[in-house]
Formats: sequence, structure tokens, C-alpha cells
Amino acid sequence: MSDDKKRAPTSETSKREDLERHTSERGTYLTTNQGLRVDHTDDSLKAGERGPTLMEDFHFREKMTHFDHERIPERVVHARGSAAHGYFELYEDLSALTRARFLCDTSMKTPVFVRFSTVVGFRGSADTVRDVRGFATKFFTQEGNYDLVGNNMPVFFIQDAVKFPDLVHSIKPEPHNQMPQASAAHDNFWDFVGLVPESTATLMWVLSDRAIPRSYRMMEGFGVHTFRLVNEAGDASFVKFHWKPKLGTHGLVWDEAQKLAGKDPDFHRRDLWEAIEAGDFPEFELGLQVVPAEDEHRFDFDLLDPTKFIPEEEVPVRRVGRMVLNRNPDNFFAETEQVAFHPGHVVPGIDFTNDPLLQGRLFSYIDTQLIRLGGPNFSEIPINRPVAPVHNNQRDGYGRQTINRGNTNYYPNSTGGGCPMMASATQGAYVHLSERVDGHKIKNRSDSFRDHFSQATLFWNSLTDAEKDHLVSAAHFELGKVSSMEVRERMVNNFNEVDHDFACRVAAGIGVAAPKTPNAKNHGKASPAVSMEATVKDTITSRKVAVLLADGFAADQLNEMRDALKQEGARVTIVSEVRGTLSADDGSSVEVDKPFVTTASIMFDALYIPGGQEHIDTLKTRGDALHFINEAFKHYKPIAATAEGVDLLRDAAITGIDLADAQSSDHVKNQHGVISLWECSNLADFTTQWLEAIAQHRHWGRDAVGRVPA
Ligand code: HDE
Repeated sequence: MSDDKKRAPTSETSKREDLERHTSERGTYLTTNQGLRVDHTDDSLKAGERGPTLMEDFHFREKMTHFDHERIPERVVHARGSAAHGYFELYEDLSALTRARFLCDTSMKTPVFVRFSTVVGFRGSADTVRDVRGFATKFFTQEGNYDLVGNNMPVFFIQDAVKFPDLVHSIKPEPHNQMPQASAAHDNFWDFVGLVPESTATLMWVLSDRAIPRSYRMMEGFGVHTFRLVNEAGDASFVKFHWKPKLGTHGLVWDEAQKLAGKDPDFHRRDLWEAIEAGDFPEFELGLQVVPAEDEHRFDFDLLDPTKFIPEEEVPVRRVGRMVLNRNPDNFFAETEQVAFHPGHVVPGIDFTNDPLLQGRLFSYIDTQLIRLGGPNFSEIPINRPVAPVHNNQRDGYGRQTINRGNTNYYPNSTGGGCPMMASATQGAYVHLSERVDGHKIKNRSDSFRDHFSQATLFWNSLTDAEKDHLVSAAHFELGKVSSMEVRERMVNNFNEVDHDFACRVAAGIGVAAPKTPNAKNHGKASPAVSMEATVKDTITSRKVAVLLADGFAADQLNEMRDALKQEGARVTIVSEVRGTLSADDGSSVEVDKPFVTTASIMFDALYIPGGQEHIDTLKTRGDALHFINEAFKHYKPIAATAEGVDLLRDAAITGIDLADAQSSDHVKNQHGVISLWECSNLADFTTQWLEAIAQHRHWGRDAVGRVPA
């Protein structure tokens, strides 16, 4: 096939077809790696039945040697991750801004592979820890791979890559005892960030609910750095990349996140996998904040400073396309573990800026793959191979796959007819933006990078009261684990630069005296788009609803509610004492999906309890059922109950909520996401309010939760 044909527009399946060539089915006969059929793999070859194993047993040696070498180093950061295949399609031709073909052709579907990750924890650590999340996307474009290696927060802790090893050393488990795992809540981290005030704005994001996402499907993604888009004429503009989840941006509650880390450490991995298997394909819209070149200095911060973001109110996010993740990997190691991202994998039309963090990343990612994937041929591993053809004079090295024909492996050459030859920009070559750079060699920070607190204040001002409460509690937890008084005091002092009230509230929970006066005046500015509360809340697609049941439940109530939930795309799970079948009040039956012992309210978004006297009488005697309700209530989840089901809520510790009773008849009671109805001849109004409550996700107004033991 000619090169030009291979550079034809990609289709949704182009990468899949490429991978297909490398996939293998189970096969009928067991063989060695040499293809030899094996007759026995349960006993090694021995000298006599009770004798020693013989070196001659090549099958044993091959099998054991391979096993002994199965592990590769985990990623030094972002070790724990989960990935999915999908495609990207464009809403509008962006050729006025960029010559990247996948951003110009709306008829094309570009294959993608996305890996979500936590940053700090080891490969086997829990998903629901407080941490930044990685959001790395590999676009297999016709012009080569483009990697958008982002995070779920738009800012970063440090301004220069040279400090990255210090940052990561400080946050990883302490070197003498390897504790704590996957947590920033220890002296080293808070010592470091207290001494590096440029980290303060990012700390605000990390202390917020953004750091405990409900799902990888429900978090935003950000390219963080300012990049450049360059069009055919060579005109460049600045750009910030965003991913906007179609399901909105939702978080967990800290108590819930901690419990999940024990009960289901794979919570996010499982959620992503199951959603895709069920056909609830995660979708994200690609957003651009474009800043014309001439506006480079229009902001009160430097566009090159990665500790700053551009508020959406100042530069709106233009949604230019959508990404759909519709296929789970076939093999975790081959794909999710071996995928190698690099911010330097760009295509014509996308360029860098002089952001000193980005510049350092351009070195680090290739370097780390050399040790992690064992040499320079990692781009030949199937998941990393571009769908665009590869021709160059690079040869050899560990694990080389390509069999390069011919005698020419240098350029210029005449023996190879001059090939592979150079292309011009019009022939699709990458040409770096010609930017004039002129300066003294200095190790110094630009003055335009010196403001470390304004955006931390902006973030604080943008949160709702509930979000502020969560942030303060998070600071109490994190700094509460710090033994050094000096470190805690220093952090409170830094927070006093952000907002005096905030600093005092933090101080009050960690045994530090409240600062007497503000270090700086709060500028009062806010960016409402920063608040997670401000994001999409109009869908319940794929939300998980638990229904508590015992024998004798009201079949009509369950059926109507289950149909309504399914209609809206929610997933309903029947939870009961044990697995098996339950009988309803009308003689029909239902299968139990999960017994209490394998599940918990923390694994669901919402809870429903139908009526039926016998079933409620049984559940009232079950601590598991009462705990389920209390915990769902404590975690601000929507709870619905009909008829006698409401009595079960009364028996649980739900207080301060107006619940339905015989007097309220067919009037729906709806307070802080607890919805109840006594007389059930018509569930229409109840259902509408219940679906709306689920869409809201959490109901923070419940003052009584503090009294609920969990
Ligand atoms: Fe990374 N980062 N990073 N990072 N990063 C890695 O590369 C690094 C930064 C991000 O799912 C490593 O292949 C430096 C910002 C993601 O495979 C390593 C600096 C952002 C992933 C590395 C940063 C990221 C990584 C470890 C500061 C958001 C996981 C393994 C200069 C824009 C990719 C690897 C995946 C992984 C270096 C800062 C995102 C060591 C030096 C800022 C999503 O190369």
C-alpha cells in the first residue's frame, strides 16, 4: 500500500484493525513458546517418581522463566490506572485555528485510547483516595499519534519541572517506612508544599471534592498547560484543552471514599468497565479556550504559569467535538499497562509554549518509558503503534519488532533512492512554530510567576457553602495527620494568604492558633464554573439505585419504580439478606442481585424502599438494612420510600426530615432528597420528584447527618 493511501482519513476502527493483527485466541493445544505441543504441565520431569527435577525439562524452565520475568516497573507516578478504547469526532471544522487534520475533518472518527489514573498510589492501591486523577488520551490520527496527557484539575503544584522529583518524593510514602500508601496526609508532603507557596492554588483543588470523583466518567479533564494551535497559514493562537463529561462532574463523600477503599478498592476501575460492558458509553466533549496571540499579556497572570487556569467566565470553553469510550481493553497488561503517553507526541497544527513545566515534561516521558518498557522500541508495542505509517533510520535495540528491508539505514543516502525523504509542511510534515527566543542563560523565575495566592482565593470564593465545608474538613483530615506543629502552622499561615476565615476554620480543627489578622485582603472575585455544583445535573443515566427487599414486598410499587428508573437509564440492583428469589405480596417473584454481605450503600448513588408490611417487618429486624439506610442518608444520597417503606426510614436514624404518613395520604413529602409517599395509587408525581433528586446526586442540606453514626 502506498504511504498516501495509509495516510487516508482514520475510521473509528482503524486502530482496532491494527491491534487485531496482534491479538491471540486461547487455541486448542497448549504449546511452548516455540510452538511445540505439550503433553503434561502438572508435573515436572523428574529422575524417578520421588526424584529431583531435571534441567532437561525445557517446558518447566521456559514456563518458570517467563513467570519470573512477568513484572515490569510500575509508573513512577500514575501507577494505578484503567483504560478504554473509543473514538473522537468533531462538531465543526477548526481549520481557521489549526491544521491538525483530525480537528478539521468533521466526517472522520479518530480512534482513541484513554487511560485514567490516580497519581500517588502504587499499582495495587485503592481507587477512591484523595488525589489528582490523570486523564491521558492517545488520538490515533492519520498524521501520527497525538497525546493529550492531562489531569482532572486545571492547575499543577509547581511552576518548573526541576521541582517535580521533590514534589513526588514528598507525597509518595516516606522513604524510611513506606507509609502512608496513596495519601498526601503525612508530614513530608505538607512540609514541602508549605515551603513552596506556588502549590497553594492546586492544594485548594486537591482538598476539594474534585479529588474524590464519583467516577472516571464524571470528572472533567484539563490539558493544564497553555498549548498553541497553528493554522495552515502559520498563524498561532494559545489554547487550553478541556474535557467536559456528559454526565456532569460529581464527587464522593470522604467517609464513603475511605470505606470504598476497603470494600471495593477497584471502585473506579469496576465502574468504568461495567459501564462500557452495559453499553453506557462514557462521553466527554472536547473544549477549547482559545486566546489570540495578541492577547498573550491580557491576563493578570502569565499564560505560561501552570499553577494558573483561565476562568471560563473570562474565556468561554468552546465545545468542538466529542469522545465516546465504547470498548474495554482485551488485555490489561498489553494495553493499559504498556501504553506510553508523552506530551511531546503532537501532530502538525498543535505546538508547545515555553511553560517551564511543559518543557520539562517533554524530556521526562520518553525517558521514563525507556526504563519502564525496557528500551527505545516501546513505540512498536501494539497499543502504542500509530495507524500512520512509520519510516525512519532508527534500528535495533531490545525487543525490535520491525523487519526493515534493504541496506540503507542513514540519511542522506543515494543507495535507498534518498528515502525515506523529508516532507514539506504542505506534504504533512511537522514544522515547529518559528518563535524568536533571545535571552541570558539564567536560573530564575519570571516576576510574572510570583503571585501564588490570587487564584487560590478565587477558587475558595467560587465554592458553595457545602463545598467549602468539605474543603475545610479535608484540610482537618490531611493536616490532622501531620505530627509537626511547625508544618501545620506554616500551612495555616499560607492559607491566611488565601482567605482569613478559611485559615481560621482550618486552624480550629488542627490544634493551631487562629491567625490574628488576614495576611492579604480577599479580592472577592469568583469563577462560578469552578464549582462542581454548577455542572450538568439533568441526567440519571447509569446511576446505581439499590432497592432493599425482603419477602412480601409490594410488587406494583417495585415494578413501577423499576420501570421508571430503567426508562431513564439508571441501573437497579435488588439487595437483600441472601442471594436467591424473593416473593412479592401478589405471588410474583424477583431475583436478588446482591446480598448485604457483598455490598453496601457506598456502592450506590440512590436508595429505594417499596412498601409491603411483611417485607418491612423483616427489614426492621436487620441491622444491615438499617445501616444501609443510615449510611446513604449520611452520605447525602437520594432516598425514596413508599407506603410501609417509609416506616423503615423512621426506624433508621433519619431525623430532621418530614416523612409521609397516613395523614399525608397521597401528598409527596420531599425534603433534602428524602422523598416519601404513603398512599400509592398514583406514583407519577412521586416518580418525577424522585428522578430529579437522583439527578441532583447529593443533597447537602441535611443538618442532621452529623448525628448519624456510620
Ligand atoms: Fe506527568 N508523568 N509529569 N503530569 N503524567 C508521568 O510518565 C511528569 C504532569 C500525567 O496514563 C510519567 O509514562 C513531570 C502534569 C498523566 O500512562 C512521567 C511533570 C500533568 C500521566 C511524568 C509532570 C501530568 C503522567 C510517569 C512535571 C497534567 C499518566 C509514567 C514537569 C497536565 C499517563 C509515565 C499514563 C505520567 C512526568 C506533571 C499528567 C514520569 C516531569 C502537569 C495523566 O514521565
